[in-house]
Amino acid sequence: MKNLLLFFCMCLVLFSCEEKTPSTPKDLAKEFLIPKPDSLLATGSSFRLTKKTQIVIQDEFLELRTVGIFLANKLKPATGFKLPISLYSEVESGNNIIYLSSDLNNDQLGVEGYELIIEENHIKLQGNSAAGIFRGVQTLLQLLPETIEKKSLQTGPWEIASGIIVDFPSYEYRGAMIDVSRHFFGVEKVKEYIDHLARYKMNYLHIHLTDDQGWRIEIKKWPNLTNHGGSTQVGGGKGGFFTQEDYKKIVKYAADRFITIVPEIDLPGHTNAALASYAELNCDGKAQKLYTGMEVGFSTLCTRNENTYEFVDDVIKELVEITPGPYIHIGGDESHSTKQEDYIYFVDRVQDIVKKYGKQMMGWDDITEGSLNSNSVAQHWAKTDNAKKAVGQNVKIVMSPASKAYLDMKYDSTTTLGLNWAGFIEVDSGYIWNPATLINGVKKENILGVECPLWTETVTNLDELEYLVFPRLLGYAEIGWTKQENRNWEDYKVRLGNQQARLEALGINYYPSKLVPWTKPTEKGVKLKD
Ligand code: TNX
Repeated sequence: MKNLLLFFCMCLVLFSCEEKTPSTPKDLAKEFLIPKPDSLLATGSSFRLTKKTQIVIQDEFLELRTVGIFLANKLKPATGFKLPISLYSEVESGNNIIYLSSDLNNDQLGVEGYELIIEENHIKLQGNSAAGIFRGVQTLLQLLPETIEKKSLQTGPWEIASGIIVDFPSYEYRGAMIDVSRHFFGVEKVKEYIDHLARYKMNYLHIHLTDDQGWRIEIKKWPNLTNHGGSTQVGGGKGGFFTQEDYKKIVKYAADRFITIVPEIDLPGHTNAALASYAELNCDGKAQKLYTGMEVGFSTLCTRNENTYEFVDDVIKELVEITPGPYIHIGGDESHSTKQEDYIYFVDRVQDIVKKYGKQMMGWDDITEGSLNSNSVAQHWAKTDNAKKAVGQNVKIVMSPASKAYLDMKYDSTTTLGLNWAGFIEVDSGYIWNPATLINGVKKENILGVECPLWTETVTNLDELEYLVFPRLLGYAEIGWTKQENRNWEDYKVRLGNQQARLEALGINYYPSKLVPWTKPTEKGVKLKD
């Protein structure tokens, strides 16, 4: 009996200890957030996340429940806490609560902005929409120790510096591209890529679904596109493709993270896989051989043949049915084997098809040769003249200048992966540019946003992919999110160096650039190439 009493007393002491230990004051101004928030005020104390913390959402905004569940699931593996999600009306106001609410009606924040108020006793995350709250959740996660990213139980304590962050994006479109044609990357790998984008508040994933080396999206009316055209890749590996069900899973996974998929069918060049799958798409009626090399510019659809437009119509129709986002990307780049007048004729006709199915056409800047509708979008990658032509046609531009934003460019002459036709892109050079002043005559109001494309001629697996993507992706995310006045390399490189522990906790294979003051010696087990 005496022993039992002692045991109870001990439990009580332990229990009250956990509840009462004051949080260590932390300084919000010393946190190293990427992207850098619009404004931040530190208030010198801390909130402590415990197993008793509750996530509370407003009753009338059930969309927030997905965000609440996302947050709870993210926190669970490392903390071991199973945080309940309650409705505002169900809880008595009190301590140790993370409130999520999305009816702020603050014009300055737009759709994706948020206000994060961290006090000792509770956290309030507010915005105009669930998307804004989701972006704010990413900030909250970055304010926790990096061990929060581990998949196994960690010790904590889980403290967050107190203060106020008011934050919103500079550009509406903040994207990345993945080429699944040159080397195929399946659903799970694309989901991981989406996780990376979500972590840094990016909101578009452009998937380059077709090219000379492989057709990667099932089109029910033209099954040979994937059966034959998807059967190989650069170097002759076995390739692969997404069924429409696979694609829908990617779209849903992205949508749950407030990321929109932009599918690309590259036309009329870069079409060897289609030309190999259907003889009738060729001007001479003969099917091409499958192609596993790395050349560009040799293939073209037969642009004066009506069959071609039936084909394109069928493809776009099926793609639109499984794509909730506003854009269908039709490629249009490097069509060196298409006569210029045929190219223009083709782009104009395809634009009408995309419009007929209720979507906006997006294409590489080469499409500015055509007569574009003002709601089409040109993606600048190479020719500044094409970007100017877009402005002349009142067409918005997504900025992906190859010499600055291509994730497949080598870092320097010693990098073994990647290409260098647009130059080397060290981590500083990828960061130090302003989309709104890069091209004379292209101003901020002409720009929809920024995208960093990853072409995969040399990329065969996730380790290689991560090596080229990290750490440059973080810089592109910041260029898209953070206003220009808040950005400079000297400040950014310190914040990036401080992300090292987090990248390692995530098991990411990043390039350890000498230009970045990394804060943590490289852990054993993290494979660093070169
Ligand atoms: C050019 S960029 C291409 C791609 C290649 C890439 C390699 C663009 C619109 N076209 O077909 O994969 O270079 O960097």
